[in-house]
Amino acid sequence: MAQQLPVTVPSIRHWEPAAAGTTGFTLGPESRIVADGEYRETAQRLAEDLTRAGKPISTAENDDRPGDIVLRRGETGTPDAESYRIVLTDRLTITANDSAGMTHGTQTALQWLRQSSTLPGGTVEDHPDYTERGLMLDTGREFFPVDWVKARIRDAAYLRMNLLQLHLSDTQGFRLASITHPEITSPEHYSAADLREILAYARSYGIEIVPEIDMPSHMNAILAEHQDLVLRPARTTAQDAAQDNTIAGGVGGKIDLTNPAAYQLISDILREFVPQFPGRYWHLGCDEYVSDYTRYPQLGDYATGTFGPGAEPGDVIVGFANWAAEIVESFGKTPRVWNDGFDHAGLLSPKPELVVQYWSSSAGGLPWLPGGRTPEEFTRAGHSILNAAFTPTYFATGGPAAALNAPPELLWAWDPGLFVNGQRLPESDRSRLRGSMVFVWCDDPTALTPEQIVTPLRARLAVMAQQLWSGTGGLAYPEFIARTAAVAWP
Ligand code: TNX
Repeated sequence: MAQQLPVTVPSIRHWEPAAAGTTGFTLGPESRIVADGEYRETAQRLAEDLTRAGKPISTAENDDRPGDIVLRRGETGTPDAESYRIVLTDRLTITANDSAGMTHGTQTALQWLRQSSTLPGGTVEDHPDYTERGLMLDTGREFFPVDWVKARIRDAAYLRMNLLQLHLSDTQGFRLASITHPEITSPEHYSAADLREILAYARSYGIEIVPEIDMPSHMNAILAEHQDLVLRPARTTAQDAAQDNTIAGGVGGKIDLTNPAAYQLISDILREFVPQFPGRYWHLGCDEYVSDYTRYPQLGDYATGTFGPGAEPGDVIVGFANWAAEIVESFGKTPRVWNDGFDHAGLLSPKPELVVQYWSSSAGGLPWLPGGRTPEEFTRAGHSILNAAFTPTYFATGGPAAALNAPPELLWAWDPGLFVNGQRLPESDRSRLRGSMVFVWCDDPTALTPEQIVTPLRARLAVMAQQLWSGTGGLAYPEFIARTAAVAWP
């Protein structure tokens, strides 16, 4: 019987076996990875990955021979930069027209070769459905060591994902080393050298970092040494106190956007850190600022004073987002935001260039309820959107939200077009949907150690990767589990 191609996660899109009787590929002790300049780093990573998997291999720059893995620029059958083609003959030849596609091709080969050193002859052509497939880590609340982050970069790359959002600031910590404001940096943080290491490693695996410094809420760590900039409520009844969202940093986590010094501090932070990241994006946060504006009448006064009569208190955060977006754009980056900051606007509209990560449909209530702007309202206004549906994409490692974590089975039953409120985009706007991520939130940073997070995270990442690459295709979840077991984890 003809040899079967080993499984991969996510599954490959197209496989054309060679004519019966054709010999396939065998990885042997003499095999090398042959790549020239452009793909040399990708080849190096594959060599490390195979070596880690117990199949040590060296790299070479030219003169490929039977048994070699060959990486070269070339046709893939589609113009998608993430596409790749693998031809299995006496060589394993991966072609791509971009390093993104080449990385995916090498990771597919890695998954096969970890299962079998012999592969049948044939051709694979592959590319993803969605352009954004990723993982977010809340390292603001729970600090994740550099080696752990690098292992998660490998996990994401292994699943042919391409984004890692680093939520770098929240209640418990500010994780970057600030030179302009050293007082905001937490004891546990990424030094400039750590950051360079993470960025270089991510880049070499085709993973783009989306940095996020959450503002103007969730800013406790930044505001600890800037108490004069904390937004103070005019009223705190016992009921208000009970409703204060401590996960969002409570009262102490909001910066006072009526104070010009707040904009100065934020401008300093953005101008210091935005240029340190090579990716295309910067995430401004903008979640969970104020939902009950009656407690903060100063925001209404500021709104009418700044934007004119008819402005709503909720315009303050919209004005903030547009202002901050211009700083980000001045560095050539595209700003991203969480959606809920825009639920109470009156006169102002968020700049359509803002990429919206849509996690909650309510305006301050439970995420599944209506009340806020719908996904369609954002896409109609020209935004592109990422589906960050609270269920099932959130994985809270602890705290009350952990009780709401969807099991991976539910993530399997979902699909990336389905938003948190049960809506989908109209056909005309579907191309504005970029994709999704698995979001790791550490509301209670003591609940799980980084090591304890790995297994439940990987289960969800595998499902998310399949959802976004080519869909579940009617496969039953237990069969998918068998596939993930077969590819295991390096
Ligand atoms: C909402 S999503 C948050 C996070 C929490 C998460 C889980 C978002 C932008 N804000 O701060 O960690 O829910 O409780």
